[in-house]
Amino acid sequence: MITFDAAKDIFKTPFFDLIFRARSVHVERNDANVIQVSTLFSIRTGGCCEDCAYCAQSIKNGTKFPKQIITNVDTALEAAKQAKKLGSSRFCIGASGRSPDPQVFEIACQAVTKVKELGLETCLTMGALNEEQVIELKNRGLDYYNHNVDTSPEYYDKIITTRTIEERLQTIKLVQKHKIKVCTGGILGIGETNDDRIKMLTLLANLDEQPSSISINRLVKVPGTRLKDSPEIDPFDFVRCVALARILMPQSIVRVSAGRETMSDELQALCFFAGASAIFGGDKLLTTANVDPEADLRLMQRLNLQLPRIRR
Ligand code: SAM
Ligand code: DTB
Ligand code: SF4
Repeated sequence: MITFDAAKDIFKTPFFDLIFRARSVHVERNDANVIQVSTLFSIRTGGCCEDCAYCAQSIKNGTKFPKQIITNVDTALEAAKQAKKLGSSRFCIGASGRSPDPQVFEIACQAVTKVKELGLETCLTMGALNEEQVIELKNRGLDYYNHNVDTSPEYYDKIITTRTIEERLQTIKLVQKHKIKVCTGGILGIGETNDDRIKMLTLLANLDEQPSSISINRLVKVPGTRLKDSPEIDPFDFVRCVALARILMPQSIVRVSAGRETMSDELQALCFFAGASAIFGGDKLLTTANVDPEADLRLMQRLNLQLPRIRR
């Protein structure tokens, strides 16, 4: 159990000492020059009744993103084949909404079966699940479920009022109970303080079982949302969060998720040095643009970083 004070002491150490410590943990525990790539694909986009202040897909934000459902599972399969060609080893299917309705749940289940046949790992992110749904996904062979806590418990209701962080933790615990790997994390740059960031990472590190995968998003400022003019997070504080995640959760995958499109190569390189071990590839996230895959490839080459071996 790590206390907030102990985590804050780590966070506050001089920057170079902090990233050196994180690097040492990373080199000792992981293959530190390997970057895993996942690709996102949205099967239900927009039309969400939750009020997450950052999100392009909420009907409560001024984004007017039309609701769209992909009903043909082969569309997802084609995207997964393309993702594999570009070096992704995991395909992550997202659905907007508080929780999946039966139609979306069925499409997601079919997609998991087909994508696994390509030899890719599978991940789903579609909001809160009940135990029956978790058991069904386990039976389908789902590898990961992504469900973010997004920020600290103290700051949560400044960002989302239609659900609580406790409900999010319940789904995470259900997923872990049935031995599906958890991917969880949050967003930085939504007006939270460094203390909130440290609290969020401490909460994740103190879960009964540490998450297999940590997702660190930098806010993508979506026009129309209340957070569209949020001040940028200090890039060094972003790196500090990556380093703290690596130190507190030595063996978890730490992904620099949304927000890379507006990061310099140098900032991304610092994140990789400080223990980030994964990114999202492909030119699109869920609704917003991602980095050009060719630019990612070039950066990986310039830094001599490698992709993990894909299971065939
Ligand atoms: N509807 C499901 C849910 O809320 O869990 C799954 C999809 S939701 C888009 C997944 C996560 O993406 C959110 O929890 C949030 O952390 C991240 N996200 C959404 N919009 C973002 C944005 N504009 N910038 C950065 N991250 C964002
Ligand atoms: C996560 O933590 N980040 C991804 C994934 N999990 C689902 C989503 C990022 C979304 C970025 C905004 C958009 O494209 O709408
Ligand atoms: Fe809906 Fe998920 Fe976006 Fe929140 S983050 S508005 S639940 S799609």
